[in-house]
Amino acid sequence: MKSVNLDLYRTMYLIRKSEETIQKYYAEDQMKTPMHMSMGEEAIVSGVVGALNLDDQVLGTYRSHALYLAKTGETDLFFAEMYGKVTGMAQGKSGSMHLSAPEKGLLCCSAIVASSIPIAMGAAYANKYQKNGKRVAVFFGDGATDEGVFWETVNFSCLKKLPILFVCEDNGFAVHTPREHRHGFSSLHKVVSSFDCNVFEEKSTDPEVIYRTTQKALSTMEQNDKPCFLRLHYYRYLEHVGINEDFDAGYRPKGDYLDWLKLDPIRLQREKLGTIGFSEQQILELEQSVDEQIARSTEFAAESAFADACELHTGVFI
Ligand SMILES: Cc1ncc(C[n+]2csc(CCOP(=O)(O)OP(=O)(O)O)c2C)c(N)n1
Ligand SMILES: [Mg+2]
Repeated sequence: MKSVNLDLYRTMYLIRKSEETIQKYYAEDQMKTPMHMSMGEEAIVSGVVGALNLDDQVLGTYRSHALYLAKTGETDLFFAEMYGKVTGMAQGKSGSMHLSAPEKGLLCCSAIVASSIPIAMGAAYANKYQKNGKRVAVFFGDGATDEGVFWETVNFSCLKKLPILFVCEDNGFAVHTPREHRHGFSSLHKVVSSFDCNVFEEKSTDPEVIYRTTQKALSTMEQNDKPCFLRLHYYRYLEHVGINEDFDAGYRPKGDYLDWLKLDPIRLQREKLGTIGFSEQQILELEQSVDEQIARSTEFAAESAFADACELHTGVFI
């Protein structure tokens, strides 16, 4: 288990440092893409992706820096994409909101709320049909459960007993609107439980807890042949879109943030590594290697060229 903890920390540190790097350079206005930051959410993606096999497939939303980094571990294509450069993951045409790495199992991300959920079901249906053993995990926010397509997809997936994990990253808000102003039911957990699926809920910033819950979900799914719904709570540290805090906007008190900050996933996991026997030197070496990777990638991104203007309409729907 020790090496799993180190791997989980590495992934979370990579995500946090990559986003802090975006924060550091965003004001230079070289990164033109809107940013929906993952800060506060790192334990969820690290734990779930850590428990999946490398060839399992994932899909996400416009808030998927964490998902991309956890699934691929790479930062060259990531930062070049943020800078809109031809060396980017989609030659600079997708920006932050449509990340993908199909060869590494990240099938797609989309800015349209809930739109990747039915696509994930299609992938799960194909995997079942082909009997290739792959599982699909689709990540979405609590706001996506306000969309009809979420419920249609859960229904059809349960009917067809598809190997799919519905991972709801629940921060309690759709932009600025809290769940109490959106839901005509008190417990999402209970409503989803009325479908023929396995339901799990965690409110933890410990990636090992998320990792173990996901392992349990995957083994339960294998045993009873039913999809899983994971409702995983976290607190979004920054504004809905952008790199700043927004506690002066009046829709949530800063006190909530300060309470969650006491449980910050990166800090707690670092402390945990110390208590389970990793030396400060080992942790520092890991952090330094990630810092160097990110520094190399941002330099590569800044120095890369933009795509040629004649490429403007290649590979996009027009
Ligand atoms: C179909 C659709 N409706 C509305 C929007 C505008 N919109 C963008 S993000 C968002 C809120 C989504 O909240 P949630 O799913 O909880 O994700 P979070 O931003 O909290 O991660 C909305 C309504 C959209 N992008 N797509
Ligand atoms: Mg939300």
